[in-house]
Amino acid sequence: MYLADLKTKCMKRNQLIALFLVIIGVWSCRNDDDGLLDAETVPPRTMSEVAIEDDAEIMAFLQTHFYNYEEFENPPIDFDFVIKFDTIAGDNADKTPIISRPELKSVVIREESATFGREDGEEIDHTLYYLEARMGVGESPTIGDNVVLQYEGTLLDGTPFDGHNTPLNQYLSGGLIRGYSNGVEKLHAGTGPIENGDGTVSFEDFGVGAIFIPSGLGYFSRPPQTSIIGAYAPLIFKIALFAFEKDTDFDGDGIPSILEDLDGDGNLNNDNTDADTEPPTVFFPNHNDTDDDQDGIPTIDEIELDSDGNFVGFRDSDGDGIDDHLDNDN
Ligand SMILES: [Ca+2]
Ligand SMILES: [Ca+2]
Ligand SMILES: [Ca+2]
Ligand SMILES: [Ca+2]
Repeated sequence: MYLADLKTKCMKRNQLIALFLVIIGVWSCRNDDDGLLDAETVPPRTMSEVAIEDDAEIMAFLQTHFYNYEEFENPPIDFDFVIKFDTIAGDNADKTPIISRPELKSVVIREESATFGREDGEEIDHTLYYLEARMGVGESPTIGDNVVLQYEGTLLDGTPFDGHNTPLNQYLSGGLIRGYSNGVEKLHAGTGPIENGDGTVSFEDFGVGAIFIPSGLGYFSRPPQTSIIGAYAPLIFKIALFAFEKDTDFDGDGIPSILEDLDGDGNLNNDNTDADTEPPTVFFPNHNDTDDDQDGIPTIDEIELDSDGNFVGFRDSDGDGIDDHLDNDN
C-alpha cells in the first residue's frame, strides 16, 4: 500500500512540486525575516565556533548515556524495537555508553554557512553520528529516494519536539534538514508492506536507528518559529525505516533523483544547471526541474530510456562533454 502510494504520489507530481515550493517558500520567508529578528534576539555566531560546541555536547551525551541494547540483543516477547536512552548512573552504572557500542558510526558532512543566510563563506565539516540499533534486512535508500518511516525528534535532554508514530511517506531531499536525510540514508529498510487483511499493512525486519545531528546539519540559527527547538540546538531523531522506492525520480524527468547530484556531495538542493536563467524568485534544483538546462526541450526527451521508460543513460550529441539535458546550446 505504501509503496503503491509512493508511485501514485509520483504521478501526482505537480502536487508534490507544489508542496516542495511551499516548503522552499517557508524557508525563503524566514530568510527575509531573519535579518532584524535574529539580530535582536539571537547573537550571530559563526558555524565554525558552533560546530565545535555542538560536537562536544553530542559527545557528552554519547558518553553519559546508554540505550536498551540488551533488549535489542535478546528481544523480550512483544518488544516494540523502540530505542530508549537513559543516563549511566545508579543501577545502570555498569551499562556500556553509546559511544562504546559497535553499532555507533559516524560520517563527516560538509555544510556551508550560506545555507543559513550567512555571508562569511565558511564551509565546515560536521560529524554526524548514527546508531543502527537493528539493521534492517533490506537495502539503504539514497538521499534522492522516497522512504516510508516513523520518527521521533527530541532535544539532547530528551524533550520531544516532533514525531510521527505511523508509517509516513517522505522524500529525503524535499526540504528536510540535511543531518536527517544523510542519517536516514545510512539505515536499512525491512520487508513489506504486508497486507494484514483488515485494510492495514505492516513491515518486518526493518531498520531501527537514531541520528545525532549538530545544528549545522539541522536548523542552526533558524529553528522553525513554532517549535521549541532553540537556536544552535543539536537534535536526536529515532527512526524506524520500513521501506523505500529505489531510484526515485522525484520530478519525473526520467532521471533517478540521486543521479541529479552533479557534484556528488550528498545534497541534491545545490545542483541547479539553469540557475542563471531561472527567474530571480525561483530556484529549481535539477532533481525538481523537468527541463534542467531550460532550453525548452524537456529533460525526458534528451536522455536515453528503454521501451518501458526506464533510465538507460545520458546522451552527448555534439560530443562537447556536456550531456544534452544540461547543454542548452545543443
Ligand atoms: Ca549536490
Ligand atoms: Ca533548475
Ligand atoms: Ca531534473
Ligand atoms: Ca532541456
